[in-house]
Amino acid sequence: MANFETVEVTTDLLILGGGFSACGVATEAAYWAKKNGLKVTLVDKAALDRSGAVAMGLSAINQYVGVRDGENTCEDYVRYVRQDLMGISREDLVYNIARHVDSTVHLFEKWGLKIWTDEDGKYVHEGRWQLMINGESYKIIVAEAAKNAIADAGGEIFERIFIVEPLLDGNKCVGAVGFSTREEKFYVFKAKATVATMGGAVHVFRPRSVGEGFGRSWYPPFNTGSSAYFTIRSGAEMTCQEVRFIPVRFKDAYGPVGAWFLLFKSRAISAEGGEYMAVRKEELNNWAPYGLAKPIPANLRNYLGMLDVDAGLGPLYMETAEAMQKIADAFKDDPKGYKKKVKELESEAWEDFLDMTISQAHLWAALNVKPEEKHSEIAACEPYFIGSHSGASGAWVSGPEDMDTPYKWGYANMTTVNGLFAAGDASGASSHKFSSGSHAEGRFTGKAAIKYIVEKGADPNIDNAKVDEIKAKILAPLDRYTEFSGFTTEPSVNPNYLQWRQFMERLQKIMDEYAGGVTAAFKTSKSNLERALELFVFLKEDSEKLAADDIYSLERCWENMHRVWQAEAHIRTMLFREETRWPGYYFRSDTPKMDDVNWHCFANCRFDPATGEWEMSKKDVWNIPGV
Ligand code: SFD
Ligand code: AMP
Repeated sequence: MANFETVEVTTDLLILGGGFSACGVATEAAYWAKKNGLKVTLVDKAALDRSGAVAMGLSAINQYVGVRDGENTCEDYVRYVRQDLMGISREDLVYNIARHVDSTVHLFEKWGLKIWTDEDGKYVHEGRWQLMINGESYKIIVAEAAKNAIADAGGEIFERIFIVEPLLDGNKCVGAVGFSTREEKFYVFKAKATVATMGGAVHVFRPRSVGEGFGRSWYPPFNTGSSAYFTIRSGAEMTCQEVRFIPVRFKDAYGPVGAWFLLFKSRAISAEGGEYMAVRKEELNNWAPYGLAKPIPANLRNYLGMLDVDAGLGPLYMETAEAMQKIADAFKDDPKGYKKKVKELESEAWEDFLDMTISQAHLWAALNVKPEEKHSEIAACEPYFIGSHSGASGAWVSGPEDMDTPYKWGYANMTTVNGLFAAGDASGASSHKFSSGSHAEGRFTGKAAIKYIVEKGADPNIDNAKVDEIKAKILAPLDRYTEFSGFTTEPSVNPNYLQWRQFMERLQKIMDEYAGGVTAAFKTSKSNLERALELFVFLKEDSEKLAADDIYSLERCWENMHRVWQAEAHIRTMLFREETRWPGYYFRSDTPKMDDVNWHCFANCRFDPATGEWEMSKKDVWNIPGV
């Protein structure tokens, strides 16, 4: 076996991931841990300052309720999420996040984040719930607070450690194992409670950007389904695994559209000039009541555009020049003011990209795009798993302790596995939390996890023989390469093994063609999904033949194994839900309509680690009374 030193770390609370929700967990848990003499340990596969979805920064805070200014109530937010997710959301979780999110935003501001303000000192809104920020350093600011909190409580941070597997003691999570992405070291983290916050998943489906463009995607290429893998393999019940997210973005560099639609009030049109949201309005009747209420759900907005593309009316365009002109027109009678406004709009248009998707600014420059002169192409991206945005996939977690919710079996945000908590993209059915809500959810999850440790935490019971077995399994691709690579002169062609990229492309081909990817125009059916599962048997069989020539490739091998499990949960749940509820995310051609009688419910799944079997179940949707 590859000669990796084993490093053991014993802690009370283990935080897996270093993104927005992890930083929230760390900030809050460290405070309560210090009071109780407990240790907090955080492990990130990357460097905390620039890891996760917010690595490059963001141009807006997408969840701010504004309770202190009487702008909205938490109940308003619950209604908004219910509407956007076509009726399927865990309202207890959404409410819990909504009532904590404003204070998180105020903390961000205190820590140094620049939130735009107007002449009266009020926050500048992009839309009803969104605030404009100078967000290039957003992640660094939030990470700094987390680091300070952990240091103050005497905790530890491990960077560049890739977490692979959970450690289990029956239906209890007692830690995790992983390896350094820089040194030959295998890590065993033993913990009384663990929080999974390793983000969502990209490149499960074949991306639009392939070949030389591979790596470009809307979702960050470094989040690869580790939260889903970790919770599924722990035996946790999962929810909304069918609810993938497809954003519409500026084509090929994936620049954000929110500021254009909401702040600039721009229209999107087909190549023939029709505004699909107006031309295809009638289609919304088929998706009542959600299609007929405002705001129109993100998936339905996508769907109307996709219908134009299906009808051969593409490409689609964002009418940037028209929108900028309309805003500037208000200053027509004041030539100096007009000139100033035009300059301001131009700089806002570019800054929107420079804050978070720099490559879109490069692409505009390369294609000679001047947004004030010419419209710009937009398109639906490939599907992603991101439960914190407009998707909903994640673990099924316990509701807040002080709310009378039917979904409660212990501590807030604990999964159905004892001692295993989830937040951010890792927790399901609580969409539209975004960066701020993920941090807020992290905060109360951290507090609940410490409470669990104080009340129930026992020393982790670790089976050392099992750890040795897992270590051998994790390092096996390195051994396989050493054993067989001499057999051929070209390392990528070998009858004894396959490499991560070949494996990943096979996974993506199956997902793309059978599970409703770009090539299949986001359509699938029972027969296609069943065929995908047949091919998965072979794919998983061949995963035992993965080979890696260095630590980097070993990480890629395991990232792709994580994707496979996210993919399988997705296929099984789309197969289980015999209706089409989120056209624009996916369309089941054999069950093309929404069926509220049978499917106004959560579709949950669980992998049983003891038997290796998957169980599917329906769970009722509960609405907060009076909301
Ligand atoms: O509008 C392992 N989001 C936006 N939110 C906003 O508030 N405003 C915006 O402007 C947003 N935009 C946006 C957003 C997301 C993306 C992808 C884009 C644009 C392109 C949403 C937020 O970013 C999102 O809700 C939060 O970041 C979610 O937080 P969290 O904690 O669930 O995930 P993370 O921040 O990505 O962090 C994941 C961490 O896990 C680590 N990790 N560590 C160890 N072992 C492993 N195996 C691991 N796998 C992953 C990562 O390194 C990272 O630290 S807008 O344009 O849509
Ligand atoms: P996006 O850049 O598409 O991620 O959008 C940022 C925020 O604006 C998210 O909260 C979206 O749900 C919201 N949003 C984007 N476009 C629209 C739209 N056309 N109507 C309503 N909300 C939108």
